[in-house]
Amino acid sequence: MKEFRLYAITGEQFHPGRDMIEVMEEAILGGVDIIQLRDKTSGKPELLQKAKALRELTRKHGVTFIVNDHIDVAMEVDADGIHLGQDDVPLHEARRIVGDKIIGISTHKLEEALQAERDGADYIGVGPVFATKTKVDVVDPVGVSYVRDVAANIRIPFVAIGGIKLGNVDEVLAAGATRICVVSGIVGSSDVRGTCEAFLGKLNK
Ligand code: 3NM
Repeated sequence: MKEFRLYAITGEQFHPGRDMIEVMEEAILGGVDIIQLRDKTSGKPELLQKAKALRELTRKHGVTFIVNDHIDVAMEVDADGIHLGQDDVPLHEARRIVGDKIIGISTHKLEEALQAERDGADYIGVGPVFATKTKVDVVDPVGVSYVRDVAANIRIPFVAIGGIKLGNVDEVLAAGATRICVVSGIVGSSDVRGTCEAFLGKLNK
C-alpha cells in the first residue's frame, strides 16, 4: 500500500449539523492520506450512498479510501480496502473476496498483531492507546507500551489509534509510532484542516 502517516475515520456524532463529506474534505485539505468510512448506525442504502460520495471525494484528491466492516459495500464502490475487527470475517476469507485490496485489522495485544501479520494483513491498528468514547465495545486502553511492543516486533505498517489528540500524540510518537489514526480528535475539531496540519507537523518532525 502507499506510504501514509495520518489516517482519519468518519464520526458523524462529533460534528452535528455539519455535512460529513464537507468535514472529510477539510481533513483531506489538511493532509490526511487515508479516509475510512466507519458507521455503525446507518442501514445499507444510506451506507452505500455515503461510501459512494466518499469514493468520489477521495478519488478526486488521490486519497486512499477504506470501508469499515462492510466488504460488500467496499466492493460495490471499489474502495481501496477494508478494515476489520477481531470478531469480523477471518482474514483469509476476506482476502478471497477483496483480492489485492488493502486489508487492515484492529489489534489490542501483541498476539493479535503477530497473527494478523502472519495472515497477510496490509496494516494493523494498534489500540486503544488512550481512553476513548468513540468505540463503544472497546477494550481497556492498552497504553503506549503496546505501541512500543508492536514497533519492536511487527514489520507491516501499523497505526496507533484511540484517544489520540494533539496534546498527547507526542507520547505515541515517542513510543515508536510513525502513523496515527484519529476520529474525534480530527472530525470533532472546530478547525479540522488546521488540526490535521498540526498532527502532520508533529508526524513529519
Ligand atoms: N478503534 P478516537 S479505538 C475505531 O483500538 C477505534 O481498535 C480502536 O476514536 C481500536 O480517535 C477506536 O475518537 C476509536 O478516540 C478511536
